[in-house]
Amino acid sequence: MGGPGRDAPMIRAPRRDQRTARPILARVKLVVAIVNPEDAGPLVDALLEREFRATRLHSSGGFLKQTNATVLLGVDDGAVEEVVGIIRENCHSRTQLVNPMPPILEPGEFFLPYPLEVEVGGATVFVLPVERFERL
Ligand code: 2BA
Repeated sequence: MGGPGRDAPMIRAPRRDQRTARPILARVKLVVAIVNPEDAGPLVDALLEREFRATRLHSSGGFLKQTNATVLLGVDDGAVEEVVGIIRENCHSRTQLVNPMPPILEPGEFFLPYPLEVEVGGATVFVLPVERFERL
């Protein structure tokens, strides 16, 4: 009685930083990728295939005001380049037509509206340091 027997499961305390006494966690980065909604599905599938966890958010661009998708991933420092490679393989740049806002006209002036072509990149990617990452 009293203490755990020989076969009792061991619960290991996480290793701790000697100075701060906080658990040592792997270095993690947050990758934020803003992509075309048509590319988001294949991108998330390709990420899952390589066992990266991802969150897809619906978003829209400030300039074109069109729907895009924002994919968030928490990844180990050493896997960032692999993730960026997967984004590069699955996201393609496109040109989109935009109708410019008509200017305020003086009497006698006229404005001939014609659509402008804007190139939207394959993906806009931010890589941020993460102070703390836990899955509870
Ligand atoms: P949008 O803001 O809708 O921008 C779509 C495309 O329009 C941009 O493509 C760029 O080619 C053009 N554009 C944006 N702002 C412009 C401006 N002030 N003057 C002239 N052309 C402009 P990308 O640069 O590939 O950006 C695609 C989407 O990525 C953006 O959609 C926005 O949602 C996001 N994004 C790009 N840069 C960002 C940044 N620095 N911070 C946050 N989001 C960003």
